[in-house]
Amino acid sequence: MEMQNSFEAIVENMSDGLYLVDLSREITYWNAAAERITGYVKEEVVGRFCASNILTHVDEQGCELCKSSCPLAETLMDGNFRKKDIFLRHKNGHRVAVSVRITPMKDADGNIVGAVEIFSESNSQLVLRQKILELERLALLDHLTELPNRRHLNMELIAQSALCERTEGYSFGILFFDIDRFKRINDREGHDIGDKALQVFAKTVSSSIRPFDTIGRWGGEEFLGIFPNVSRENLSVIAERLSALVRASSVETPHGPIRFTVSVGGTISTGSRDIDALVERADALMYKSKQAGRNRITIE
Ligand code: GH3
Ligand code: MG
Ligand code: MG
Repeated sequence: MEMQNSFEAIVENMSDGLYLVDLSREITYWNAAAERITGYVKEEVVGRFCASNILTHVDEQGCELCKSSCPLAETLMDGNFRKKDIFLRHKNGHRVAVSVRITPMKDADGNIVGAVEIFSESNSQLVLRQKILELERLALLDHLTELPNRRHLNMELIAQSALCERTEGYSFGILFFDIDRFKRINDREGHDIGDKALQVFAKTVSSSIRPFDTIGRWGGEEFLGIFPNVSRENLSVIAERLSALVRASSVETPHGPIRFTVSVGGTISTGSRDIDALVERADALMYKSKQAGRNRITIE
């Protein structure tokens, strides 16, 4: 029983699709990867016959294998292992290139009782999917700090503004952070330590926000935080907490740790479509913090 459970866990976690058929080619098992690759969930498939127009495998010429030479049917007949590159039909209609391996299942007396079909997406598709994930990461992430970049922040601002327009009483807050006297860190300690300070800031703030908050790099030593569904008071508390955490962080240098502070400006949006104006407002409030002596928070 233990063994059975762990096999099932393995099968469910495989990246390859796997299904079982009995002698009549009725599908008796369908794993999670099979759902992902084909678009069909278990409930739609288990109990149906694989020849009944679900996947309708075709070869490179587009010939339907069900009608001519179904490798599954052949294996059920002769008990031989088979391997074939074919195209299955995704639930949405498109064709997916897969490499299929079929193994007969036999009982203790050696009688064929069914077959297992394992199918993997062809390499080119896997590589493509990886590439897309990587491109997405590169397009929306700042390399140095690994925080969301400005493009990502703008997307989030648009999403939040849209939510404001649709939802009565909904608002979100933004905080604009600028590291104080950052040029001095670069000049005294070198550019690499400056870079490290940006990473320290990023790690400190990103580990102390809620999962649905976003803090990203706006540019240089400027960062923008977006906080859904907060009041002015909530926003002040968040700004105080993050500023205090930054003050309490340090950057290692060859001659010991150094500390730095931030100036912050914050404002609440209740749904203006003008995102640029919103960020400019927070930037202007941050500048007030600078003028008042830095290491402080100004909230509208
Ligand atoms: P203030 O308190 O008025 O903000 O002073 P500041 O020195 O922080 O302001 P300023 O805008 O003059 O300097 C920002 C500096 O940040 C200038 C720029 O060379 C540096 N900088 C921008 N991006 C990076 C980066 O990726 N790495 C490093 N090390 N420095 C950067
Ligand atoms: Mg600046
Ligand atoms: Mg600065």
